[in-house]
Amino acid sequence: MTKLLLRALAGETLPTPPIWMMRQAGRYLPEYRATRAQAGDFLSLCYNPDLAAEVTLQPIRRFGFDAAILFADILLLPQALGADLWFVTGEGPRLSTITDAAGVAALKPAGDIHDRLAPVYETIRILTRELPAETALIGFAGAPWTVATYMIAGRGTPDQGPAHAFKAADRAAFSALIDRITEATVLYLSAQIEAGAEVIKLFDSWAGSLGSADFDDFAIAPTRRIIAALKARHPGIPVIAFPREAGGRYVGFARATGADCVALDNSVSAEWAAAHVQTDGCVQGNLAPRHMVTGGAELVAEAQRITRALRGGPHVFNLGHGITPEASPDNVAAMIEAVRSA
Ligand code: 1CP
Repeated sequence: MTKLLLRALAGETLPTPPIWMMRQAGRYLPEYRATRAQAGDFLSLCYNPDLAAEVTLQPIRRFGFDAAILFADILLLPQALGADLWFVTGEGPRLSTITDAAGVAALKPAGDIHDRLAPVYETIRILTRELPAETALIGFAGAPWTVATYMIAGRGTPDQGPAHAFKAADRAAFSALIDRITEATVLYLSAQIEAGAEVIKLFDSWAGSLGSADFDDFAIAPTRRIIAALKARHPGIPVIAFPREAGGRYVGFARATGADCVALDNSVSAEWAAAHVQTDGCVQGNLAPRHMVTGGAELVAEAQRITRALRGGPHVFNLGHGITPEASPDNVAAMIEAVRSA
């Protein structure tokens, strides 16, 4: 019996979609908060293979999701390329900033990332032994544009202003940064696959802020390069691409990049996606994360509406973005029940 997630990603239309959630290992779970307290801070948890594997497994034990996603963060790669990285409690991640061509030139070569990232590969090896036979293991990285926005600004920004300004001021240096991240991402994800990741997801959380020419150059092109390189090295490896808030540009994204599945945020309707995106292959999504906080009849109705709208083709059920710390585990259980009984 092939794992449900792998069947959907291969293009199979299933009576019940595989289910997992972005940020399924996270602060809404008391067991996650306990393990994180034991690790000390967030980065220590990411770099501790036993504890990172433990928090990856927690939502699988509790809910029986069809997929586990490696516990790590998209900002570990910039750190492996030489950026300083730390987390400010209650605020979020902070990185040293890149402000000019000299900052790009000072980064480490892509091939130097593996020493720093070795604990991530070890987490994957532990998970391949400990996951239930029916649970697929997803490895991931940030897509180059999204990673670049953090490396330039040094933090999350509402409009990605600093990255857009860098791109406008020195497009050659900006492109060199995208290229360095792209090369490193291929090596990073290849090593994740060699360690046992069965599916890869690329998070382009800030793709929506790119204008149309930039979307082609910095969302589509690097994603296509990464997917082509991964599939050349690891034939058949399925890739989920998440160009968040791409809107109408979700149409054709899978064809343009070679992705096996496109993950939808909750700004597009499932009915629209069935007509315009699922015609190209598998789609993932897209329940609004707020339903995991509010629950009730609205949660059940929305989860079932999405499941039914996308039932005519390959579909992976997920949220439109990560589950938030305020969410209730009871609502997660209710969501799963609603999807499976739709
Ligand atoms: O306090 C905590 O415990 C930290 C919260 C947290 C968690 C649980 C962060 C900090 N990262 C993570 C784990 C994480 N991050 C995973 C693990 C697997 C899972 O989904 O369960 C993944 C896939 C990510 C990916 C990630 N990190 C993204 C892309 C997805 C998205 O949410 O858009 C981004 C943008 C980040 C950066 C990041 N890491 C953490 C925070 C709070 C942020 C966002 C910062 C910002 O933009 O201001």
